[in-house]
Amino acid sequence: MRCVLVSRSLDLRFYLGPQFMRAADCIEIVSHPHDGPATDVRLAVAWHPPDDAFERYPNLQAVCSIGAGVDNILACPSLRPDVDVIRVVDPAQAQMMSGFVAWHVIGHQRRFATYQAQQREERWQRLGQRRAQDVPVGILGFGEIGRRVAADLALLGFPVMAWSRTAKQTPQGVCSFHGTAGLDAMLGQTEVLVNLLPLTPETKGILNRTTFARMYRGGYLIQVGRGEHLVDADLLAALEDGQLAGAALDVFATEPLAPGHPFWRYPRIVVTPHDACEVSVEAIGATFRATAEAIRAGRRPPHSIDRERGY
Ligand code: NDP
Ligand code: OXD
Repeated sequence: MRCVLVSRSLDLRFYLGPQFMRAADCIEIVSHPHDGPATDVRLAVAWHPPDDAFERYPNLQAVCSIGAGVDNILACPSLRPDVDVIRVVDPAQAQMMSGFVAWHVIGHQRRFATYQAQQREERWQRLGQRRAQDVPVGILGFGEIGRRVAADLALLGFPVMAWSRTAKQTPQGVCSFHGTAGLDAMLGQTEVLVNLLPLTPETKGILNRTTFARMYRGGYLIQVGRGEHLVDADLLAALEDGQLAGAALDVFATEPLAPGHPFWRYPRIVVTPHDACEVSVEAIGATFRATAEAIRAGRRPPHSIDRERGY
């Protein structure tokens, strides 16, 4: 079997490294565009594939993402509807995301931004403390990563709510909401909103003025899903009128964030370069091997996403 590496933003051969290439036993790994016989290519590893990438491979059966998200692969016009798309599920990635989100939640609770500003002015002034129990957190998305984030924040003492498409049994300390009515109910009790949704036609633009207006006044946004979830102008308006006190943004509609974009210098926005957490090359390798094994056995690969749902 042959596997093609396809990306317009990354040199995947370099990114995955020699260990990945060695572990891919009995699979010849080639880089796109592949000049040899394209009919042997049954598997691809992809990240931001060029629009016409998959046209060359008529027998392609599965495309593995190198991350948790698959939106950049699903957006590729040459991806046929019958091809399986596989995401990476990596508990270590969920743990890293949990730390990142907790950092920002606690930063808001304990007013770290104000203390940093005070330090720059050499000002010694205690601001008063708020208990975790008094800072309710609403999480959009209660999947592989959202579940870990929710459980850890609950352990830290925050009231945690999580929103998903379907109803859930939740661990202790986490309250579950689903559907449109569930979203309204959750937002009405949310001070810190964490976005951990996949990007789909249904979730695009969900972080907008209506969403922000439903939250507690002086709330905080932690945006770690995808840039297209956010309506940039609505965030700036919510910050200007005080509906939101601040925002931590890790993902952007255009990455890297363009020079001169207002987010770079807005005082109450923290920008990080899509670095909240990443999957390990080991986890990508394990996903790849399980996918190849499933293809050989004529089974559907584990962690294949639902193409209709978009995640
Ligand atoms: P999962 O697919 O495991 O979970 C997705 C969750 O979102 C599920 O709970 C699902 O509901 C819910 N959901 C999807 N669509 C809707 C909808 N229309 N209404 C309500 N809920 C919905 O994804 P992960 O937890 O693994 O990852 C989530 C996203 O986080 C990724 O897709 C990616 O965009 C982002 N990410 C960002 C990273 C970063 O570094 N910034 C790193 C990793 C991921 P249900 O359970 O009912 O199906
Ligand atoms: C992602 C990832 O999907 O890094 O953003 O896994």
